[in-house]
Amino acid sequence: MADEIRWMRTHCGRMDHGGCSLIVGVKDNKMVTIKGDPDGYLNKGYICPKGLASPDRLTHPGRLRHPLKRKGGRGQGNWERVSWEEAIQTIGENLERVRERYGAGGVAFCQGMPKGMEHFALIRLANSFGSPNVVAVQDVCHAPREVTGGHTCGFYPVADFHHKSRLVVIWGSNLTSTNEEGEICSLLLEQVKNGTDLIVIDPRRTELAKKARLWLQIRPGADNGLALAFLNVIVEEGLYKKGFVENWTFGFEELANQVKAYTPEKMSQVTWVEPGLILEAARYYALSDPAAIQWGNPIEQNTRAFDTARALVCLMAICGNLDVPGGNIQANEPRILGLGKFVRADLIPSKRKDMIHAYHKTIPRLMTVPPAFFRKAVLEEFPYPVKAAYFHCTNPLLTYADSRKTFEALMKLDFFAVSDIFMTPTAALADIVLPAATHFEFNDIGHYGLGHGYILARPKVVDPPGECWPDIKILNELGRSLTPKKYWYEDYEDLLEEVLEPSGLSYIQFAKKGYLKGVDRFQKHLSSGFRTPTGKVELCLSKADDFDLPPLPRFTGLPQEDDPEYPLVLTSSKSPYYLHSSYRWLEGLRKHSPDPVAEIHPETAAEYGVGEGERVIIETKTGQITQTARLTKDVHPGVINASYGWWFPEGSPGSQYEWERSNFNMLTSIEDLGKEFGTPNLKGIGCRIAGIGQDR
Ligand SMILES: Nc1nc2c(c(=O)[nH]1)N[C@H]1C(S)=C(S)[C@@H](COP(=O)(O)OP(=O)(O)OC[C@H]3O[C@@H](n4cnc5c(=O)[nH]c(N)nc54)[C@H](O)[C@@H]3O)O[C@H]1N2
Ligand SMILES: Nc1nc2c(c(=O)[nH]1)N[C@H]1C(S)=C(S)[C@@H](COP(=O)(O)OP(=O)(O)OC[C@H]3O[C@@H](n4cnc5c(=O)[nH]c(N)nc54)[C@H](O)[C@@H]3O)O[C@H]1N2
Ligand code: SF4
Ligand SMILES: [Mo]
Repeated sequence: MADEIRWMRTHCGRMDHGGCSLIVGVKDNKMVTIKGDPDGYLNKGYICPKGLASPDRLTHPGRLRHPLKRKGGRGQGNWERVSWEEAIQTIGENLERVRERYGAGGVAFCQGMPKGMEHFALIRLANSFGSPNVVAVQDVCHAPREVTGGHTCGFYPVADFHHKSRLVVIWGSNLTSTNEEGEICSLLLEQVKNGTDLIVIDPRRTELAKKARLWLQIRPGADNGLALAFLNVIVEEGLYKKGFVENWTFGFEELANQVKAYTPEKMSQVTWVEPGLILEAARYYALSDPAAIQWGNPIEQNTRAFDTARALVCLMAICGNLDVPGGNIQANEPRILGLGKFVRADLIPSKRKDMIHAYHKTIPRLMTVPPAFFRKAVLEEFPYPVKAAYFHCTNPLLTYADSRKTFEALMKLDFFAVSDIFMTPTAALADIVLPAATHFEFNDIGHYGLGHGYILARPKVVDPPGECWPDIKILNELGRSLTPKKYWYEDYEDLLEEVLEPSGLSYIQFAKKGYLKGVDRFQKHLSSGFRTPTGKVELCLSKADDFDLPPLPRFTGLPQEDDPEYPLVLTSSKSPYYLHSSYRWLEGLRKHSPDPVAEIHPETAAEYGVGEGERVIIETKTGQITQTARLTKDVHPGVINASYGWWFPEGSPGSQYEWERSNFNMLTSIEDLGKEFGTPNLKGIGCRIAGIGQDR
């Protein structure tokens, strides 16, 4: 009966980092209806297919419901059910054993894409345990943009979709599918409807490319070269904002000299974009006031991440688009507890010196261990051995570059535990598997610590099934058993109250409000300068020598030079129906996207004798996988756009669900890494079509 339905408002989390406000109908502890909230701050009524699939995600029969302990050999797929008490005790004993023998740094705490407060509670656990090693995927996700922004202009410049832009440059970002971190596409589409122009830089003709004034069909991996060519045009033609450059930048002359060499003609050869089109796009960006650059993963998913991000922040700066409404802004946080305090950074003062990547001389302020260096520590014991790990919210066998290396590292660990909501290829190799409660099943705070200037309430809507626990509760209990109890609470929800305390709100009051936002303030440099050593935007880095960084953005060649053996360029883009490697097990999503698909231009397909729907074998220097060919003129003839994150939940845990067959990261390598962030090449890799595979 309709009157039995209880209506609640919460924010979406876990399915990407969007944050749509949702209205949910609940009956008998089940979500029976879900829809976008027309008053949503970010989404204005929008909800995507993943959001709509949320109820089935919670009630799926395959969900983990009880803690499990491995029986028999690692990865054989045999488990016994254990109590929470035994699970926590087993993890505690093993981590303690490693800490005694190898030091706390011998234990790594590993996080995937941050999903909510669990990310920060995990850092707090690592800090209070004494380990400097929090491993995260940030090397290929946000850290290059964020940390480079910090060094160049003192903040992470995010596109401001809450104020009108004259132009938005969508630079390697697929917002209609990915609704990237706070940049829910509905806000952008509203602007486009009201006359905002788009320039799209993408090797594929995306939905947004179809709406764009200009589409630059770039060679994957060549963004570094294109960004420098934009700078060349704008500097040579004097199109930059002279007042801002004079008063608020450091090293303009040096930058101007540096970019002289990167002419559109020259960069056209590496980027595959016509010189005339580069000129037109660069001029249009410089002359549009204000203009935002919405930058995405391709900026940072290759070894040139630092130089690319540097060039783009310089571009925003000299065109006067930093921290202006409708440009790329420094968002102001609401009055809540700062990150450093919440994670108890004070407990581990020597972290910067001791963390694994410090020995690889990465960029200052990168605080999480790049996965490539984590595996080196496990496999080669450099700079010191890592013997145990705790993983949550991550499936590294699919998501770290070079899956074979990940497999070897997982097999070599003395002990590891995984918390997940579903059995995955990674969890199938663990010693202990913990059943996590997930979004809608506990009170959480969204967008904390992400630099977008607001936090979102995600109040609990239903009880979790079986014995599932929220990750923050698991971490609170692990903290209480492994570290001094005073750093934790009787009731894990007090962790949320601690974050909100400075706002004067309790969690319940916050949930009623829905979100908390910092006040809009722009051009803060006018009163306090930029937070850099010179107080200005550092086009040339004043501390480059101290930090062992190149002072100016450079082009040092493509991330991978052309190789006639591998004449096609491989890249990937995220599916609108899945989150990385997650949710292939949901029928409602799988029906939209049943197989891993590789997009190939019809001419290229004809050349290799590949037909629509055939299983094509894609090969790189590192490995081979099979995906289903989809012929489309939306990709460049020289490019294959393959699917990423595929495994087969319908398969068997004893073979880890065929994690090798179609997994994009079987094709990626960690031999070449960007120095600053330890980033591997995930986009722009030489490949070839090695034949047609067998039907399954
Ligand atoms: N080749 C290639 N590799 C990439 C990328 C790429 O574009 N190409 N993208 C990179 C990027 S941007 C990122 S962020 C990473 C993502 O890397 P991961 O975060 O490792 O990716 P997911 O596949 O989303 O893994 C998340 C896991 O968390 C589980 N999960 C969901 N909700 C919960 C919860 O509430 N609690 C717990 N404990 N578990 C939960 C899911 O079931 C899933 O198994 O991958 C990176 N890797
Ligand atoms: N549905 C869904 N949404 C997600 C996620 C998901 O897995 N699924 N993941 C979330 C996460 S953790 C992140 S970090 C964001 C990432 O969101 P995005 O940054 O949008 O990530 P991608 O889809 O990897 O890449 C964006 C676009 O770059 C294009 N591209 C590929 N190679 C290149 C290149 O070399 N240069 C340029 N300029 N373009 C290139 C692709 O064709 C694609 O259209 O999305 C978040 N949202
Ligand atoms: S776009 Fe993201 S936040 Fe919005 S409903 Fe979809 S998954 Fe949830
Ligand atoms: Mo990401």
